[in-house]
Amino acid sequence: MIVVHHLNNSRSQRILWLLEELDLAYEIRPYQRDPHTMLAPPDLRAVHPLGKSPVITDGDLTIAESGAIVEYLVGRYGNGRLEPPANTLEKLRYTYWLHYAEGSLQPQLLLKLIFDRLERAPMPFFARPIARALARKTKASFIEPNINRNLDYLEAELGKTAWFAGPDFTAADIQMSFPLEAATVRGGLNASRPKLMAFLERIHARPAYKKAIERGGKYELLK
Ligand SMILES: N[C@@H](CCC(=O)N[C@@H](CS)C(=O)NCC(=O)O)C(=O)O
Repeated sequence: MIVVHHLNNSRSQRILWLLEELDLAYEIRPYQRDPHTMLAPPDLRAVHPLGKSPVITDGDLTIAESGAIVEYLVGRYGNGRLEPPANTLEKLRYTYWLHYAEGSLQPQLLLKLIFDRLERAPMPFFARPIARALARKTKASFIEPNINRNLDYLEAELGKTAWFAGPDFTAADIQMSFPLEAATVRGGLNASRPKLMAFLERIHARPAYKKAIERGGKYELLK
């Protein structure tokens, strides 16, 4: 049986959604973030040394890193579903987006989260103006321009094909969902980028997406 070690309000939502799309049986083992630090509980480290979510176990195998989990599940159980055929342009695009989501886009949004929090963090009054100025300058000069460049690029890409890899919905769209959802709460993604917003509307309407939320519990992205 596939077991998903699922942290609330996290990337593991994507794995539940993928499993629903593939119509596979699975079990959810839930973990709750610390309400103050928002970090995962230490017992997740018993499953994998890094203690991050998602992690899945399937028989004797333990697999971490969402992209690797997606590749494993689609390769092992997909029977050709949710990925383009080998040696096609679509397959190349599929692989690119699968890596881009965690390798390029998500780190920008994590930086934004960290510097937004630094700006709001309680601290001695004499340190506050310095910390705030530092956070604002880093965001304005580096983080926000990078996020905007990425979102402009993605908006243009979705003007070329209906889904990220091509005309058909694939697991690359599932992988891209989390950073794009995060971008709506902390990256300035809004109606000014209609293709990306329409993408989010389309994925949120999918029965498997809704089922994954039902099974995984409340899903709210961190600000
Ligand atoms: N690149 C990894 C990132 C894993 C990751 O950072 N997961 C977050 C949840 S969104 C986590 O476990 N955070 C809790 C913590 O760092 O303690 C992946 O895609 O699986």
